Amino acid sequence: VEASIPEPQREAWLKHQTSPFKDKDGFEREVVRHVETTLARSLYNCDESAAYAACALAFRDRLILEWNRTQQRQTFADSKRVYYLSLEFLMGRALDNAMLNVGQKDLAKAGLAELGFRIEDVIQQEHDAALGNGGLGRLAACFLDSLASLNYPAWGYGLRYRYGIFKQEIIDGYQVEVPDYWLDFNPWEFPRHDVTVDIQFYGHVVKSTDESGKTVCRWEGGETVKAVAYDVPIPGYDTPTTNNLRLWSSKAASGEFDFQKFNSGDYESSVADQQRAETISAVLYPNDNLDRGKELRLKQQYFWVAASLYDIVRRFKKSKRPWKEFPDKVAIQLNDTHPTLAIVELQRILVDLEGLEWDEAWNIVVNTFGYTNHTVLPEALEKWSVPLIQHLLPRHLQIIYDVNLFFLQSVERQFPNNRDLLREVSIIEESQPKMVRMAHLAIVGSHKVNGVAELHSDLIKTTIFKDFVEIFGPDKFTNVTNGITPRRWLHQANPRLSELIASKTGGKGFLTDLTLLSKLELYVDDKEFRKEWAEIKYANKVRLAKHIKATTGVTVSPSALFDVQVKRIHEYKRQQMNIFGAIHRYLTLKAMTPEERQKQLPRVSIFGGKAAPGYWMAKQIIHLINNVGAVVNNDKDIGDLLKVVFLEDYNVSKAEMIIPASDISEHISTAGTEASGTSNMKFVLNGGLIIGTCDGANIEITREIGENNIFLFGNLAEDVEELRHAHLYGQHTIDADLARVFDEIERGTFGNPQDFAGMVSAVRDHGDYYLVSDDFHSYLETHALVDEAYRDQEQWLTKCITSVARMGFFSSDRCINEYAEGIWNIEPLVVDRDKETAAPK
Ligand code: KOT
Repeated sequence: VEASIPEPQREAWLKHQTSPFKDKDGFEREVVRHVETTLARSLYNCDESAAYAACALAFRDRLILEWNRTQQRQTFADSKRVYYLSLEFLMGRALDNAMLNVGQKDLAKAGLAELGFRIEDVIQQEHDAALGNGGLGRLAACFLDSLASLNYPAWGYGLRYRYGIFKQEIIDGYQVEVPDYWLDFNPWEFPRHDVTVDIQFYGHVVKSTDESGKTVCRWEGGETVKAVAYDVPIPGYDTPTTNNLRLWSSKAASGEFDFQKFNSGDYESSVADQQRAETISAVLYPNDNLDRGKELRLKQQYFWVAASLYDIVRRFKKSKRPWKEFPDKVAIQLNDTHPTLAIVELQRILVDLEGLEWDEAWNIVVNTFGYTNHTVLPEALEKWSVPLIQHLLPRHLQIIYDVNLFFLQSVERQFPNNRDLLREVSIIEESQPKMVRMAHLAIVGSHKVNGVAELHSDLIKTTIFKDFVEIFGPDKFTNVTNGITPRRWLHQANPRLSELIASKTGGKGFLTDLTLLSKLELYVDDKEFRKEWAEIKYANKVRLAKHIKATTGVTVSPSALFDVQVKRIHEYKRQQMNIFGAIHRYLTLKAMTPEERQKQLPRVSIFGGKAAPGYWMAKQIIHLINNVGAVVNNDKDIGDLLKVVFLEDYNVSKAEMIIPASDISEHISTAGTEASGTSNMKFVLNGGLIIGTCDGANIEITREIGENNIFLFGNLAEDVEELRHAHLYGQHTIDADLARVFDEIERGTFGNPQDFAGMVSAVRDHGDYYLVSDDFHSYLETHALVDEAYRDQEQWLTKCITSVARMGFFSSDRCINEYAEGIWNIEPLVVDRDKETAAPK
């Protein structure tokens, strides 16, 4: 298909080529044009939401021009590309990010002001793109920012959910879920109705022999659903690169079948088919760190994986290269096991459709894929039932069985007569029904497997995947500690701090080389600098206090210590321990004389986070937090000394406001359960300290910033097994302070004790799997140390500044460079933007 304009006509194109706006005037012209034409409104009918729409469209146009050039450049350079396959991309808002990344926020601010708008208000109009649950999806979003900012030729592939993560309302202290219909107006996506792929489901496999006597398999019958591409431009920060995030949307495959039904009067069922097809990309599964094994989820996975691979293979085939060069041009990263079927699908394409020999194909597959593991929690490790895969993807099941057979044969050769080993590492679990272990398939089908923080990478090598280390050797397993993009999480979320840092580190260079933050250590004793730093933190706290007042009605003092825990609600993250701690603090304050109370340090306990709709215990935790708040916040004895607030609907844009306002944040998972955590990095980068367990990236943060600058507590990962054992065999007596807290809950101080019986008994009577009782004492002691440290404001400030200065390691740029070098073998594509010709020769 030749779609390019012939040489003689290209001149006309070049003459009229669109160029992005260059100055404030040009920007204003674009805004007005969009208001008057695209939106069909006028200066008499332009509210903040119309101003947002027009401003977003103006920047979108700009991005798409850059996007076009980037794609051309990457195609002509014939660069190796990386494809990041993730079921979640938690992007948040795009406008502020786009303005900052192309370096035109000041211009837009001035332009909007001339047109009668405040840029802050305009930015707030945007609906978050919330196609993710939490850390895993947000990591994918940070990675896209770094990939573009570092000029790597990279695409993201995901699903275009009609409904992202639900909106959370708190009604009478309970979480209520409201659908997040976000596509009403989305200027950031480009529908590509010409880029579609037909995806097959169900059906059967037909075996035959070809002329040469070789057995060939064909997957036939079943039903087809159409995948339509929607492209989202991803601008790099201060680079010529604008990469692509391609999201697939499902649609009924139009064809004779529908028409036949329609014409024969079966209107209802033809509409039902339509709806069934659209269901595939309708909704994001709202579970974080949990696999529920639902058929529709498997359909989502295959739909997205098959469409993406078709796209990737189509692009490769245009180059007319031999198949063995596929891994030289394509790297595919699996964000957890959710896209593992891609391994099977590529093998199917190569063997069934392209006629390669099994071994040659498998070599290509293994060299193409890398797999990132994000969790060791057993309930999150994906398994699919064999009968379900047999039904939905019959040919894929055969391939999985063959992959497993060849794998187990090689294990048998390497470790003869070890049936236990074969059973342990088999891709198929011999249960009733049999299950496909997706992590095993991902390991066998990839050339590299990585964890996301040092402790986590060590744990997977010594526990869940230890047999695979024996089989493949240690080099297949590696660590890439997570990172965050300083553009969004410092420059965008905390513009004043970013500016102050720029003024001391020699400009904005730290935003692309975060290790330059180290220069701040020279100023830790600089009076003026310290004063400004403290003022910025205070201003950020004032802003959060206003938000708290407006959304919860609770008045909090910005001079109190702001203690924040915002993340998905999960027993392993132990928000229950935090609220038990707050109750303990309340009881302690109540027991004091007024004189004693006067000496106490005022504190605000701030919580936020969503519970999966089916996670009963997590919902109970939210309920208790709200009920404790209702009592404590209205207790005249307590006043400002303790406030407990739950912030509704925690999401990316709320995080951008909350994180810069924190004094201390809590990262208190049971040791060995939080693979990395990434908000810990965001809080420290914004000049907050953290209290945490020796878990995930907390350990590396401690190593970087120094143990005097972090409040660590609790048991270590290596002790967890023994402690759990002690609980089960009645060798544990519950912590006395915690028992006191439970008594108070059971007296009904915080509402009907029945409502919290599950939470209490999980700790007291049912084995305390997350070791709340074991860590409680150490947790309280450490909070006492936090109070003491905060009293010395000067020393506290020194800790904050020193910590920020030492956070350079945690940029997602460092992280992406490690993937690029150690796993993908790709290089940046840098060009001189000015020398580049507008169109290819
Ligand atoms: C697992 C299954 C479904 C949905 C999400 C998950 C998941 C999320 N597994 N791990 N995560 C988190 O990933 C983050 C990014 O690596 C980590 O920082 C965090 O510790 C994981 O819990």
